[in-house]
Amino acid sequence: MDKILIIGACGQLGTELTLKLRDLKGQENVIASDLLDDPVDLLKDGPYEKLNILNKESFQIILEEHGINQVYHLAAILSAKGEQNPHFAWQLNMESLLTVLEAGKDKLNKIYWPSSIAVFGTDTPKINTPQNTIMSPSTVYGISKLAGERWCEYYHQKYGVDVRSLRYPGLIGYKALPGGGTTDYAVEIFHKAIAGEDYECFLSEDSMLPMMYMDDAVKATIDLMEAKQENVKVRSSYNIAAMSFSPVELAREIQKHYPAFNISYKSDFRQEIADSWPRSIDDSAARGDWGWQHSFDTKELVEVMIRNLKDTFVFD
Ligand code: NAD
Ligand code: AKB
Repeated sequence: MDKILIIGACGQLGTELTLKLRDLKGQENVIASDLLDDPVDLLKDGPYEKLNILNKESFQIILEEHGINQVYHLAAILSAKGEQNPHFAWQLNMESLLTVLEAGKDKLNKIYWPSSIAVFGTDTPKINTPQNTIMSPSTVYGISKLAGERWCEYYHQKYGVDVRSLRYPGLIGYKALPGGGTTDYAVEIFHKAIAGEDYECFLSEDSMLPMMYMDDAVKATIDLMEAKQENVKVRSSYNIAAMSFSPVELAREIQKHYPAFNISYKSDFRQEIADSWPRSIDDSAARGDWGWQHSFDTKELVEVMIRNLKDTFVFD
C-alpha cells in the first residue's frame, strides 16, 4: 500500500496535490508536511507533520513513524523570491533534494520532484522548446532545478532510485496563492478582476509564457507517478505543456467576463526572468511515453478560475 509524504504541502501546488492524492489513496495514507505549526485550512482533515526538510533527522523520524514509501518533494524557493537570497535558495533547493534522494536508496520506492521551465535560458530556442536542448538558466532557481534534474538522473542510473519529474510551466489555480514566482501575475490578475479592481502587471503586455491550469498539473503528476516504470524513459524531467499566453491576451479573455477590467503594465526585475524563458514547449516525449494530455486551454482556464474564485474568496 502507498504511504505518501508530501513536503511543502501547504504551498500553491501542494495544497491541491494533497487533496487529490487523499481522494485517490485515502485520507490517512497521505501525510502533509510543511514549515507551519498547523496546516492550511483545506488540509486540516488529514494527517499533518510540521517539517523543515533541512532538518534531516526530523525527516527520518517522520519516514519511520508513518512507514512512508513515497515522497512528493515540493518545497523550494521559486524564481523571483530566489533572487532575493540566492545562497539560501540554492541551499534549500539542493540540500533538500539530496536528502530525499538519499532516502530513495533504501527507504522509498518512488519519489516525485518537480522541475520547471526555469531550467531554460536565453540561448534556448523559445518556440516549441525541445525536451533536449541548450539549457542556460539565469536565475538561481533555474540553476538549482537544472542541477536537480542531473541529480535525479544520476540517482536513477547509479542507485536505481525511481525518481520522476516534470518541468511545470506557470501554474494557475484558485485554491491557493502562488509563492514568489515570475508567473504569479497570472493568478493575481484574477483576484483583482473579480474584486472589481485594476491590475498593474509586473510583466510587459507581450510577455508570452507557457502556463497550465492546476487540475492539469495535478493530473500530469499523478499520471506520471502511476505510469509503468518502463514507460518513464526520461529520468531528468519531462517537458509538459497546455497553453501559452501573454498578459494582454489573458486580460482580453478576462474582459469577456468583466468588460470594465483595466490592466496596465510596469515591468520590474521579473521581466528579465520572463524574457529568458520559453514562449512555448514541445511536450511530445511526455505525450508519447506515458500518454500525457491536457484538458484546459486559455478560454476554459479563465472560465473555471472566475467561476470558482467568485465562490471561494471573500473580497473586502
Ligand atoms: P510554494 O512556494 O507555493 O510552496 C512551497 C511550500 O514549501 C510552501 O508551503 C513552504 O512553506 C514550503 N517550504 C519552504 N521551505 C521549506 C522547508 N525548509 N521545509 C519544508 N517546507 C518548506 O511553491 P509551489 O508553487 O507550490 O511549488 C511547488 C514545487 O513546484 C516547487 O518545487 C516549484 O519549484 C515547483 N514548480 C512550481 C510552479 C508553479 O507555477 N507554482 C512551476 C514550476 C515548478
Ligand atoms: C516561477 O515563476 O518561478 C514558477 C515556475 C515557472 O517555475 N511559476
